[in-house]
Amino acid sequence: LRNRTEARNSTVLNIPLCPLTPPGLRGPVEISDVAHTMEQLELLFDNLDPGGHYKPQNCRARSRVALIIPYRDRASQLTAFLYHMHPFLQKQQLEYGIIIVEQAGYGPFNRAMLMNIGFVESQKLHQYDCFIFHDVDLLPEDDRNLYTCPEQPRHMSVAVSTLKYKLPYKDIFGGVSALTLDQFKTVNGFSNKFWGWGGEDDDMANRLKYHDFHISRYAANIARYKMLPHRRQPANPKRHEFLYNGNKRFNIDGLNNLQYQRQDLKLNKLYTWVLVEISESR
Ligand code: UD2
Ligand code: MN
Repeated sequence: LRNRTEARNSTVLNIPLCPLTPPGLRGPVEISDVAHTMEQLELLFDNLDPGGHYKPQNCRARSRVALIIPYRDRASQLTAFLYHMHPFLQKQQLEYGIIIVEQAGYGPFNRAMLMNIGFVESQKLHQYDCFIFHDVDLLPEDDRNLYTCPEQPRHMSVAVSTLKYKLPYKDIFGGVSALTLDQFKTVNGFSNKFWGWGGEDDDMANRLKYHDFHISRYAANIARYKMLPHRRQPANPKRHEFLYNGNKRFNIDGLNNLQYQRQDLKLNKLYTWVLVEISESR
């Protein structure tokens, strides 16, 4: 006699693990410039669970990946992102969810804090073991760029179109990055103190170094991204100062002092949407 959970677990276990290397990968992938409305996309992708969650049908995924997207006021980029990413991730045979964390209001944007919030909120929904923090305007150009979490934190956006497809400096960790659950907890997440453009990714690189992690990367011919065009946000004048003395705060500024008000959460067809209000804590 088995109870319902045991029965379900055994059916899950009967499916074979997905192959180590997904079979359908081709290399370079096309980036479409056709614009779609959200309604069109919802008709196009009818194989998703509520909240934009996906599991391969015929094999058991090796990783459960939460894609966390900091977001505000980039509607056309969001549809382009969803149109590109769902097929891309499904070809990689991942179990994944796409979590859009939107900052309410008009104050300075805090990318890092939104990603901390995405980390916390995503775990209330599924048992993710890998977290990929992803700018909404970056589209991967090669499907061998696996959206998984290796032994060491991975910086994924190595070669970005607007940066001449070259790594601008060695410790850059912005754009797209992948950390395991344990790695992210170990470094206490991102700093919450970076309001406006810049610095938050470098602070994370410093946190990783402080905890003896090192940044891993795919080769530049694989880790290629197209950045969709946008205006520049105003840079944070305090970014250098906060970066310089950041190590004083690694243990007190991050996941363990994160405060926010969740105003809404919707399991939309193509993504989970979390609307939050955040403010500078004194
Ligand atoms: C670079 C980094 C980015 C981040 C930023 C500094 C790369 C490739 N990208 O991006 O990861 O470190 O510098 O903070 O290294 N966003 C919105 N609405 C806004 C503003 C930002 O949704 O009004 C989100 C969106 O996901 C966007 C991301 O934040 O892609 C980064 O902002 P950006 O694209 O304006 O900054 P960028 O391209 O200089
Ligand atoms: Mn950008």
